[in-house]
Amino acid sequence: MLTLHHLNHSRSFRILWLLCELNEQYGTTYQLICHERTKNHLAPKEMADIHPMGKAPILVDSTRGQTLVESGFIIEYLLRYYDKEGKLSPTDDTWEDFAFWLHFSESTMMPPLVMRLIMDKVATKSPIFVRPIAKAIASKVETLVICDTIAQSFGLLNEHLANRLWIAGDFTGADIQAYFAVKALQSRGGLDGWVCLQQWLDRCQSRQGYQRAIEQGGQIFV
Ligand SMILES: N[C@@H](CCC(=O)N[C@@H](CS)C(=O)NCC(=O)O)C(=O)O
Repeated sequence: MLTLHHLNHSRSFRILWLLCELNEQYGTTYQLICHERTKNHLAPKEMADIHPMGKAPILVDSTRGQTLVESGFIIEYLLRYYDKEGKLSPTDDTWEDFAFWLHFSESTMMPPLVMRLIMDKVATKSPIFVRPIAKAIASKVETLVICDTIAQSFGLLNEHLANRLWIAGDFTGADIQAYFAVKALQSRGGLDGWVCLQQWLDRCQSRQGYQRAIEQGGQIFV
């Protein structure tokens, strides 16, 4: 039995989407437990009772006695043990693209987005008498670090998708992993000029598995 602990507006959408795709392909069943973010936008304490990291996603596989965290790892795990006919997995020829984008999405594309979120919070929520200084620091970090990293990394994926429909051959878990980062940037109005990314997002969103994941887990970003 697979149980996904899902947190609203979070990376656990990736795993829900993959479970929906596996369900379509093989009838794989799963239980979905939805947790709500606290008023500080954090995961609720009960998630730390399931895994010490206390963050989403958490997948419990009771058949294999595993409690898993880290979305890229969970995607690889589900493909290895549950994608029996390799319908959502890379082939030997596309494995490099698959592995590269699976890792790159979380280790290079996500960090500047998270940093931007934190800097925005620092600038708007710091005590009023230091707020102008906080805003100036946030703006410096934005121009010195965040903007360039976003332009380089998302630009690279845009270029990669210029002559392909999906990231690694046919649709795979790498598309699911990267989708979250690209959607996060788009939800803040940042995809201007990246036509291939926009078209790929549309292709992802037209999949039935994606639509069922949205029905079950709610919109990814508000
Ligand atoms: N690299 C981890 C990141 C896990 C993570 O930070 N999850 C966020 C959701 S997007 C979370 O649970 N945040 C709530 C918190 O930190 O309390 C992954 O890809 O699974």
